[in-house]
Amino acid sequence: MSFDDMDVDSIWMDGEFVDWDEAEIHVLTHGLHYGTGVFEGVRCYDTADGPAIFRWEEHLQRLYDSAKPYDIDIPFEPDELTEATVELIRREGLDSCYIRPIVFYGYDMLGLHPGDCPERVAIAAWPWGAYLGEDALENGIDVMISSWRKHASSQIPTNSKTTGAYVNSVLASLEATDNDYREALILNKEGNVAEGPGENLFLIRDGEIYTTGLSESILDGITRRSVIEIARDLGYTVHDQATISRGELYTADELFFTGTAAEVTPIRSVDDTQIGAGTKGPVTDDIQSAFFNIVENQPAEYDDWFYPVER
Ligand code: PPE
Repeated sequence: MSFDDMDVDSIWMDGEFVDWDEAEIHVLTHGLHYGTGVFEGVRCYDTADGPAIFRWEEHLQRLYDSAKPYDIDIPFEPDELTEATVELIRREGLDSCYIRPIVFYGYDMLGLHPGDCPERVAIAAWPWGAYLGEDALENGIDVMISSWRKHASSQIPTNSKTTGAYVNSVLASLEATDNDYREALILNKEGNVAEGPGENLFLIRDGEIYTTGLSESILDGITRRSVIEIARDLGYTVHDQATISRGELYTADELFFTGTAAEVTPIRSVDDTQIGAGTKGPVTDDIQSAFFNIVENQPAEYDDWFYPVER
């Protein structure tokens, strides 16, 4: 996906809409040098009831929470960011799209303490299809265990979606791609499963579902939370604070990734070891179908997961 062939004209920046090409910052921006920023990734779906943002309140809450450890004081109220986002989607005529809010320390001085650097805020939106490809959603992906370990929350808070922290994900991604795998899976400092570079992990064994707990150095994924709820609604037993050892991966019946971008993506092999039948498993299929049914149809039971974008 390149921005080159994208038909979106504006970005909301610090309180106003600016031309896409003019949404620029100074090279001495604090956030650029030290990664002192926080961001979100959100999807707006073209549901049967019109465009609606999936779990907007939760994403917004996580943005404000992410900012806390860095003393980033977001200079807009949640309502203002909501209004800006809805207006952006409307004025660009988008129906389904990916939304990227970001807040970072801007330009004033360098030096690690952010001092008087102003908090800058931007929200962009653009069409973004299947993150790992349509084929990935149907047939699953091949992943490798990264040789890079996930930082512990005592090093960089992993429940904060911090821009700088993503170098860990970038390293793992580069390594996986260089070795011809579609995606990486990253272990935590203890050597147990943490998560993918941009996804949470779910494991299925004997009909029950396991996902790594919040103290395993993961992002508290909103798709993860949604899938836990969907699975329970479907009648599955879900262990949502699991510790998953590396060894358990290879003998799992099924594995899948969740994420805003990745949605529900089956994993068909780990380190060239086939998982289950080497394709999308039945439990994964059940949950994936329920997930897509919800985001496509916005059924009444899940109505409060959507923020409507009135035309
Ligand atoms: N872990 C990490 C490290 C992560 O970045 C994401 C989202 C998740 C788990 C899943 O969280 P959630 O989206 O709330 O279910 N990754 C975002 C960034 C992807 C990117 O390439 O950029 C996303 O999916 O939007």
